[in-house]
Amino acid sequence: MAESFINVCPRDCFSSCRLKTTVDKGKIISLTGDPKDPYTHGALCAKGYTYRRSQDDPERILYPLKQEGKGSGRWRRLSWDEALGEIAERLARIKREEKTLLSVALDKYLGSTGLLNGTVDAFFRSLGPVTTIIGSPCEPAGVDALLLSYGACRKPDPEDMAKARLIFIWGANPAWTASQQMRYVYEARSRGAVLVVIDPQFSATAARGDLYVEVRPGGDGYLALGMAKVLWEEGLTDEKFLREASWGWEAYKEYVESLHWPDITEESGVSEPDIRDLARLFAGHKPATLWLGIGAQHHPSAGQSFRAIDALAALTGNIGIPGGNVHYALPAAAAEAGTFPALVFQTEVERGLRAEDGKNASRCIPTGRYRELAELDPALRFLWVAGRNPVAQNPESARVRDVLKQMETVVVVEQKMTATAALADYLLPAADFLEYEDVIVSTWHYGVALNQKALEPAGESRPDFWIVRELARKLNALSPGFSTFPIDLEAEDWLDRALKPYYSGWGMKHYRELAERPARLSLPAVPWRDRRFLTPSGKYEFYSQRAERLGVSPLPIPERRGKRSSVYPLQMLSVRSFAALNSQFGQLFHLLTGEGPKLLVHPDTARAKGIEDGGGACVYNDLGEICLPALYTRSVSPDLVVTFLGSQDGKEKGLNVLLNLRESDLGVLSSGAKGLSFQSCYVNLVRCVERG
Ligand SMILES: Nc1nc2c(c(=O)[nH]1)N[C@H]1C(S)=C(S)[C@@H](COP(=O)(O)OP(=O)(O)OC[C@H]3O[C@@H](n4cnc5c(=O)[nH]c(N)nc54)[C@H](O)[C@@H]3O)O[C@H]1N2
Ligand SMILES: Nc1nc2c(c(=O)[nH]1)N[C@H]1C(S)=C(S)[C@@H](COP(=O)(O)OP(=O)(O)OC[C@H]3O[C@@H](n4cnc5c(=O)[nH]c(N)nc54)[C@H](O)[C@@H]3O)O[C@H]1N2
Ligand SMILES: [Mo]
Repeated sequence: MAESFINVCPRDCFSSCRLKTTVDKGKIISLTGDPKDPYTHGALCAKGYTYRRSQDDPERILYPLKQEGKGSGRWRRLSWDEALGEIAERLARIKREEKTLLSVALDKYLGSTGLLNGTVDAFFRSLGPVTTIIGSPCEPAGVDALLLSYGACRKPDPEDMAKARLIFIWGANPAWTASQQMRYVYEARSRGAVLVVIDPQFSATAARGDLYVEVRPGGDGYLALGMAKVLWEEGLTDEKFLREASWGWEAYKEYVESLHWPDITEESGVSEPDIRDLARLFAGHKPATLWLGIGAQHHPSAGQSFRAIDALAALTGNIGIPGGNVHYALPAAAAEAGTFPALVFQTEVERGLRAEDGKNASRCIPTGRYRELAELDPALRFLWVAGRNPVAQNPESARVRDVLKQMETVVVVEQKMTATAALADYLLPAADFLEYEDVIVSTWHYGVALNQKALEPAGESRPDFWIVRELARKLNALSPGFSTFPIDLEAEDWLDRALKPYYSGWGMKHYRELAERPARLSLPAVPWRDRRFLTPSGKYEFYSQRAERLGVSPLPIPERRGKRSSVYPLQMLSVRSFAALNSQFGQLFHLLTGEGPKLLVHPDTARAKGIEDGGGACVYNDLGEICLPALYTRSVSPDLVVTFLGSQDGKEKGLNVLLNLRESDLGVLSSGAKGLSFQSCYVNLVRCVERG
């Protein structure tokens, strides 16, 4: 008989959509959005609907595999017992030879956002000091910006956006990246709210707005400074908020008054009259809300720019009121709602760690700096990659490949043969979310939802949790006490311990009741109503001494853009497509559009290079080249080209081969490492002809 299950899409995305899956005789017969999902109301994206066919996915890795010679493609099937036994032997040998496990590293991210994912970090901590790749490739510069100004990361409920009279979507493209949120944007608009979209390219969201502002990439900070100048000049600031609830506004005022319009327009690419109109519009529609885009924050001075944009909310008193505030995806905010479950996993393990292990601290390498992995002392010999595709998604792809090739042992836990998995010594098949129970917490709406096991794992694939626990068993069999990972705990025990502190607030006795009643972390729908901030001054800080200690100006002053090179005069933005999730869902774009991803280029730029519409464009710089078909469009300016994340050319080269390592100004405060400036990519074009 057919049975229905509640599932949750665990991908690294805003919406964490609840799904309803019906299974008959082990096969999915229906999969839809859950109409009872209080945030999505049952709306899914194109990627979500592909899960219906996930059981037939020929790309799934079904068995543990060992590669004879990295990158050779000569894979041999192993049993789990053999694979984990060999991996355990290698770890034991390293410890014997090095007397430490600092030569062992973990690179893990959000392949699945399920809570059980935290057990992988816990397992590595259970080994004592190891090397960990810290930070986040995603949002940390923006998080630090908010931490400096408010002292803590808080955001309104996303539904609160429907109450705004003005919405500024500042460098995000939710029509593609958070389509469920558009419901609340449209709701506000149907009540007369104005939607302004600020983006260097005319995005799908811009096409749905009332006003589009074309900003220079990375020029947002200056646009915000210009708006602040007008707000003060024309008496449009909220003096009560400034005097009572803010710190350092006088110094900020003095600074923006001293700015010259030619500099502001040069940096932002927006004219003075347009900036004046924008400032008046912003001040004239209260409550106004700002959505800070993650994409817009992949620039060198993004932290300071985000402080300047955020300051507009403070200048107009839009903080702490319904329909106002600033929206940004904030994983850190969940910590405020109680014990953050991931931490429970870690402390649980640490209790078991021997005292002497604690003396020798783990070694931390900031995310993105893969090249450093080859230069460490003691040298790195073993790398475990899970829920991550660094060859495709990190800067300096070619270097990442080199590092993987040189490493004595690379273990990749994956579902697919990715560019990273292709360089593994051991490729271990990860189960997909429909195949095991987990709990997912959204970093956008903070919904907490149960994901039930609907299917048996494909082939011999297993959840990451099972894999690390079995490895802990093997290690302890080889050498008792090698790992302090609690091998007797089942996944259910971990989830129960992690979520127990929340049960009374949710009126529950066990997390499985979430199947009937999804919960939310208990955070205020509108933050900062009391206007008491958690900064050193207790006020909203325009002037931040903590910022100064982090090596940036205490005022939100972004660096000016440097001179463009004449050799690489075009900036390449990499944006997200509706049909992919970072490097995942590779075939979907083709399925939906009948063709592969293209290079968006202004017709004048393309013609000057003799590149035809639909013809081959080779994008190159000192680091490498990729060849993509050109798409003529006036949605980008002549000095920009745009392509989609995950795009590969016919030779399977991904766009990140063109990316240098460039860090943002901030990120250390929240994540331990600076954010990455993925949009600092400068290239040139030449026509290329594929030989038939
Ligand atoms: N469909 C889909 N959804 C996703 C993802 C996906 O890959 N595909 N990925 C998920 C993840 S991990 C993330 S982080 C989020 C990202 O979500 P978004 O931030 O919405 O996505 P991006 O496409 O990276 O960037 C959004 C916009 O920023 C613009 N932009 C680039 N530089 C600047 C700038 O200097 N100033 C301004 N104002 N705008 C700029 C780009 O042109 C783009 O239109 O999406 C999540 N959701
Ligand atoms: N050029 C450029 N590069 C960028 C960005 C950009 O804007 N431009 N954006 C950056 C951002 S915001 C982000 S968040 C990063 C994302 O970088 P990554 O997190 O490395 O990218 P994903 O493609 O999401 O890779 C996740 C992998 O996890 C696998 N996976 C899925 N489920 C599971 C599971 O349950 N277990 C295991 N072990 N694996 C699983 C998937 O198959 C996939 O290969 O990319 C960054 N890179
Ligand atoms: Mo991200």
